[in-house]
Amino acid sequence: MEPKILHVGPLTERFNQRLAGEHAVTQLWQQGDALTFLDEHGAGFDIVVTSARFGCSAAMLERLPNVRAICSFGVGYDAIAVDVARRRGIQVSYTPDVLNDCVADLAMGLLIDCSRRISASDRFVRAGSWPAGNFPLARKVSGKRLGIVGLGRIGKDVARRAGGFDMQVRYHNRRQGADSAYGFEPDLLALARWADFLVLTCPGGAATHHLISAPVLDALGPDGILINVARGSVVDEQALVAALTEGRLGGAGLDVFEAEPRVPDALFTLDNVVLAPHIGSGTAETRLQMEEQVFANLQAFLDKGEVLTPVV
Ligand code: 8YV
Repeated sequence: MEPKILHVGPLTERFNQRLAGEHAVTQLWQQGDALTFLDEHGAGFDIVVTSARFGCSAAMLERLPNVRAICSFGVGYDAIAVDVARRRGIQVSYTPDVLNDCVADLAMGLLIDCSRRISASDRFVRAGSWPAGNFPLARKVSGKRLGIVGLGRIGKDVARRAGGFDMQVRYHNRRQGADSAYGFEPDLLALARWADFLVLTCPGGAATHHLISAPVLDALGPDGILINVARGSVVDEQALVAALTEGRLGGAGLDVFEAEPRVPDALFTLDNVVLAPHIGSGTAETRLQMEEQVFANLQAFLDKGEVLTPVV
């Protein structure tokens, strides 16, 4: 019997069509209320295909008693009930590594933009303000202090790029990395006090929820810049908005938000903030590699019963 695949949310048209063309697929987003549909039909599915964005919740898994694998597009798996999957022996795959370059590139782009005020100066030129006077001086990037929260695969690529800018790098993780060439700072507040830039590349989820709180933002201070390419949930967004509007934080470059795609209105009027719509992995090259990795995981599970890049 051909395995039945539940496709949770749309990716590119290319991906959706290939998946539906090669397998017996039900597109969940076309079925009305998801949980109501799964109440009735959930027992018929063997495999879930999803993404970091759409995930696979515990409520969904409860209604999918026969699922044996979840193949996800993206490196983050905070939207997937991995603990439930583990208890039930469901394999979960994701797409690590292929997006490291692009997310690290974006982190550096946001950092440079916030510091040198590229987006703000673009607005200045377009508004016709230049003839009336020079753009205010910005802040230097090279040689500054970079604090990385979460020195995993993406964090290490940010650190390597920072080396090209002669930056000093220190990092905070829950545990010290065995192989790291960079200084470990067990105290997040101390790292924020030390750093000119604090870049977030840690996973989302309960363990890092609101890790970046008001005291951390105050420690980073009025000349400090926060860069978030991790998850919106890592930052207490209300505290961030307050720190930025009250001038207690120098600036922020944000690719992710707590309730994205909704962004707090207060951020729209701030010139020291650069806002991006979760584009970390969003290049044609990287997204294609991520798609290929999902198909490779799915095929490996179908052929040998084991995905290639499991969430561990
Ligand atoms: C995803 C992401 O591409 O990989 C992740 O964890 O957040 C992005 O790269 C995007 O969320 C699509 O699911």
